[in-house]
Amino acid sequence: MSANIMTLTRHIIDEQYKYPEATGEFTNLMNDICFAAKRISYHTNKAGLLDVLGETDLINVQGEKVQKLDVFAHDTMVKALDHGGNLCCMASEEEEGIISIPEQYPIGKYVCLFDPLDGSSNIDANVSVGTIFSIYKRITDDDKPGTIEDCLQPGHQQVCAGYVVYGSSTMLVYTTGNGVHGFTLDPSFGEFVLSHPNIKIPDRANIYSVNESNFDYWDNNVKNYIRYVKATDEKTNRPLNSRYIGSMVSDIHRNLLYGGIFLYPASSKAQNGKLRLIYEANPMAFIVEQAGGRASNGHGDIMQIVPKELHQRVPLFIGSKYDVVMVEEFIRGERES
Ligand code: P6P
Repeated sequence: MSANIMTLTRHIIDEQYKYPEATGEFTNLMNDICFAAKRISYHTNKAGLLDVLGETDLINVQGEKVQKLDVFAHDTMVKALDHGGNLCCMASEEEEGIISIPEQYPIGKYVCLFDPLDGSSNIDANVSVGTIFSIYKRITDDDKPGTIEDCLQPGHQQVCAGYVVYGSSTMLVYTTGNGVHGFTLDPSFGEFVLSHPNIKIPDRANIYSVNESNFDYWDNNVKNYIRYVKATDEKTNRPLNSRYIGSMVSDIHRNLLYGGIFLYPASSKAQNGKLRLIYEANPMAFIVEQAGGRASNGHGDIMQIVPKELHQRVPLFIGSKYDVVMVEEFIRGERES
């Protein structure tokens, strides 16, 4: 094995050296997230053996049944991040309001928003799931606890975004605005090792990912786009392959590597789609656009949207730039085939 292994910790420190004013707070915060990811990975991979399968009798703020592993992942993220002195507050998809830093711990200059276990309804079927995180600098007074204002920043203000996909191996993929880098957890010595430097998404999709059972409930322009990608035309490499896991982190991770477009449109059943702006759409948008792709709500950049509430949902079209631009043309009615 080559001596110059690039671990996630080393990569983050190298990133820190690019910013002379860096204090090391961000590096410490990322190391805390890295610890949480390792712990969630262990429990996710052992779910069948530990008492963490199945549902609790709780319903979360999203109105979804709370899986035991949801609770574990949420608690692991909060306890890993609440004492390091790097955050002024945090917010979780699993909790209604913002999460304050306990009084006994120092307040930091960052905010972390996360979906602790996305796709968790798939856990009992051993389908890949993921953790998504998004980091901003606080915008309120430095010496006071963070507020909801610190959490409702537009996605283009993110200083870091990342996800962990717990699949055949555990991978952490992140960006700080200097490209997208993937690290695979080596369980033999418990380190995330650089395995996918400078990930770039293919400009054109080979795959489309959408839950087609919602077809009848979509706007006709969206229906026209799905009809387009399914039509046979060798010159334009159609039909695209349909791949949908129902676990966004896994679907977008695959599309990031192979080229693809992921769609969760608005529908007559869900006026703003299903996915959450600050916990899912914004971090994935930062990553995919840093990899050369595009993320849109169908009418404009996801990361330009100013959030109005923590659990705000947003239609999401994300992936290979050529295809996201095309679906926007369909949605504007500029093309029908
Ligand atoms: P549907 C999982 O619950 C999730 O939030 C995403 O991970 C996934 O892409 C989506 O919902 C699946 O939703 O309606 O297709 O089952």
